Amino acid sequence: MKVAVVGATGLVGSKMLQVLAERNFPVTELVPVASERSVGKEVEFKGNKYKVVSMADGIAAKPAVAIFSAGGSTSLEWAPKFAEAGITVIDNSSAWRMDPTKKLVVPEINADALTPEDKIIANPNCSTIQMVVALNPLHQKYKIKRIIVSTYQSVTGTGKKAVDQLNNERDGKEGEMAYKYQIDLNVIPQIDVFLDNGYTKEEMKMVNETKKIMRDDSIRVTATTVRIPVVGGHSESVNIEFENDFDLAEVKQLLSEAPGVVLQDDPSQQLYPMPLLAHEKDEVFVGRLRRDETQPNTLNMWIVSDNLRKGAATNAVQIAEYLQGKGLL
Ligand code: 2RA
Repeated sequence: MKVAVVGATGLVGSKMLQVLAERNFPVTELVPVASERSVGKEVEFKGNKYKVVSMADGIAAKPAVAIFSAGGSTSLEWAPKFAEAGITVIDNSSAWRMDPTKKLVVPEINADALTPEDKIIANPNCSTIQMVVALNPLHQKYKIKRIIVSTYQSVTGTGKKAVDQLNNERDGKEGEMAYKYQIDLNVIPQIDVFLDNGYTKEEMKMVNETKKIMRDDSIRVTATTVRIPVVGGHSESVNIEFENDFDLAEVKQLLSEAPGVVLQDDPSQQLYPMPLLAHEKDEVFVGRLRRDETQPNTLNMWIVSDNLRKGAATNAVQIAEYLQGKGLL
């Protein structure tokens, strides 16, 4: 199968190539696509070198699927053009996520909604993906009323410039700033821009995308998203109020059996998820499970996942795997 990766030279694009190779997705020919300034550069895939081509040449190559991670404006302009050429687009930007005509997919939860008519499919925000993968099994069993989430997000979510800023600060070197402030030895309680309601775009993505993916507008979500100086993945402290009471042992059993989830929860062994342990893995790691003793039917949980993998590249490739398995590519 001919596969295009649009934004192939970026942090997420490179991870998409890595994951496609690792998961042995049936790529017979890779079409790396990027902006004009990267055309002609080379990327390596499964031991072969491929020259990066332009958007127009990416369409002309007629891949079966194009996995985009090239920013919202590029997706808004080019995803329809790829789709019009009969190419299925899986887009990692926020451009199409809340479009009512587009599916927002986490394969463990709602891949069944995909049909042959879906030619532009949205990949959710990384901080949303890891949360809904962990919460969906509990929602099915106990019905979620309200979620309070605080995130601790890796600089890799911003991109290479932010990773370079962190490394420069640690090495005492000058360099370009991805953030308004120093990130080393600091935390920044702002991810993306502020909106009129005082929340950031990142926080409202978690609020809105959660309802769409879990197909339940009654779920109330409030979020605080924070940037921290780590690279291995995003961490989230989540407080969940359910309609119905739960048994903690049963919650742990449900999570240990949930698709895409690994339970790491043994205080006696100081076992809990950490970015250090989640880095370069595809699962969503859950721990620190305990009842919120201040109100009934409420659970506290800690969720960690590699935001470049399950939070972006792996989820997108899993959507492609689902489509391929259903003969939709
Ligand atoms: C971030 N979730 O972490 C956003 C986009 N990757 O910056």
